[in-house]
Amino acid sequence: MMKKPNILLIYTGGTIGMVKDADTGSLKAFDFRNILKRIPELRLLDCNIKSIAFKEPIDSSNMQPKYWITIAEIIESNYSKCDGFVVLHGSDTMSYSASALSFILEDLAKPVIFTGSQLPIGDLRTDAKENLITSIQMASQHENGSPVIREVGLYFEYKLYRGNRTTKINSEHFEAFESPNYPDLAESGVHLNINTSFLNRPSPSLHLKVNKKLNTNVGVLKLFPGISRPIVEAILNTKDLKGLVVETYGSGNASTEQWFIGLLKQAISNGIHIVNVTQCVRGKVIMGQYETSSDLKSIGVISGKDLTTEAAITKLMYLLGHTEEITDFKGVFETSLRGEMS
Ligand code: ASN
Repeated sequence: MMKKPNILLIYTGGTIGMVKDADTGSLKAFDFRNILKRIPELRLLDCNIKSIAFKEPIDSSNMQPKYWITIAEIIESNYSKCDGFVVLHGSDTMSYSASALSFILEDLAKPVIFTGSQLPIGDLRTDAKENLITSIQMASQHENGSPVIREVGLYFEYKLYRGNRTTKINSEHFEAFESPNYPDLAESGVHLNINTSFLNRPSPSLHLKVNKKLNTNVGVLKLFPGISRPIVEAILNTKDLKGLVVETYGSGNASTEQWFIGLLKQAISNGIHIVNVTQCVRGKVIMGQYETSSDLKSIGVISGKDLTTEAAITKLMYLLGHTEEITDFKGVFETSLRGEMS
């Protein structure tokens, strides 16, 4: 008989662990050591649960790459002892963190499931319990002695998604996330339905490698009709800038004005990596499909294909942290490394 899986909960903060301050009425983090008291149902799960919490839990709007490394190091130091990890995280920047961790954790062969909630755990109508309990169950799934999920996932409101495919789409509904360009990995109904064919299936015997070097000299530029030259110039002339995600229109189109293409061309020849992602929620960048993206293609802009902005910016941070190992940056960026692009 298979032994009970060991699951580690990593509490970083977010609404899931918040309570209302009686005086001010605003939400603030509570002591995570009370989690088992707040959700006694956790004891009923068929796994051993341990937890570890950030000393000072944060609202995820204060998330920083240094905290991604902290999460990765917690996973690294508990990797051999644990069968799965559940990261409790604020929903606001959860997609960025799930994307970042997917790149940081190379050759991951165990589940790392991000979850959180829209209402605090103490709230009568909270979504926290279901999200937490089912995330733990997802992380506990085993087949022939190996974990079923061997990648970074994000579980929210009955659905498990590939973390680096998600984006937060709603601050009001319980269904706060979407995976616009990749199918759901699993769904929780009366049964847990796992869409096995969409899972990453790395060998369970892989050895985890933790990539701790991230380069944060990156930016995002969202285009809009009328964007002025000084704005584009200011961003491209930012000191130490190494990579820029440009959110373009439709299938990767942008203004053909000479000054605009000229500035991008100059930046690329100065060694700045420019990635094209679309402002559309669904679909992908196909440079050259329209005349309005042909120049971008010919000056060497990188295609972000169907990457989310969250995945594009964190992939840039990760790859820019490893440039000494990369000869063809554009080629590597345009390759799917963790199932983040089609
Ligand atoms: N502001 C919260 C956070 O991201 C929102 C949430 O968790 N629902 O930390």
